[in-house]
Amino acid sequence: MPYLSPALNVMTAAARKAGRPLIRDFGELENLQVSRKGPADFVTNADERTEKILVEELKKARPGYGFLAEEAGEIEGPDKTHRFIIDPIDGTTNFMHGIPQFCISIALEREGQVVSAVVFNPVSDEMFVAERGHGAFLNDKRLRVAQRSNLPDTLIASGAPFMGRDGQDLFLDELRMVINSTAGMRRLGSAALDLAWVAAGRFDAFWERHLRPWDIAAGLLLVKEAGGVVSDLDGRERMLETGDVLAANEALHRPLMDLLRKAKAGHSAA
Ligand code: 2AM
Ligand code: CA
Repeated sequence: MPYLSPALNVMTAAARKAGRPLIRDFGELENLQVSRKGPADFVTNADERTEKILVEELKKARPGYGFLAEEAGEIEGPDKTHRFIIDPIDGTTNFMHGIPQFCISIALEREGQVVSAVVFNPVSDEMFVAERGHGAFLNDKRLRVAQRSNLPDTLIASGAPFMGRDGQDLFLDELRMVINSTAGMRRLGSAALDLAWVAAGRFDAFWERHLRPWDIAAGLLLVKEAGGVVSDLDGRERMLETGDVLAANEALHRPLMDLLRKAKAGHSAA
């Protein structure tokens, strides 16, 4: 059984409560796909409502804590040592297209360090949890990162810089390098779930640049507690500041970082 600290209990309960209406919305989206207006407003409403439920539930249980949430931004609380970091729907584009690869992500930070993490996919009913020092779990199952160490056998996940963002050429150079050195890559569209899937050993590794703290705060702890290694792309641990992430098992982390560096060096030289 997972180790559920009191805080983690509160976080999973909030995620389940906010997840129920989200499942109903997801069902409705099938009809909206074919309407002329499209689902954009509907998705915005679902996003805002989900965040509101999460903040309400977490506030009820931990009135003093602060928040950093995707929609509301920074909400200060009297307790300066605790902060919830929330993404109400990570994988919004998937949600909008009726693809069941999205999640609610909640991390709890204590004195600047993430200590509890929840990543919940309400459609598949997969609840990923981790508590610092107590391991990572998927529902009732203890998680371990994959143990593959031979790069050509590995399946690697990433995210592409979307429209209007810098870095697309660099990403394509990195991608070329990775697909020529591994068994394949996937781009599933939710960074929080990508990290949870690394923790679960489904992906051998994940890298992406320019993410926001709420995309990755919970997922990074999941990977660490499943025995994986996380860093930014310079090998430092400033992921929440830089938004750059590389997550893998211990054997693969270094070779993958070298590979991505090689792509970047080639890119800069070009
Ligand atoms: P989101 O679904 O909460 O927006 C995928 O590469 C990651 O980038 C996701 O975690 C996604 O989070 C984030 N992202 C932020 N803005 C995006 C956008 N306009 N298009 C696609 N992904 C976006
Ligand atoms: Ca997100």
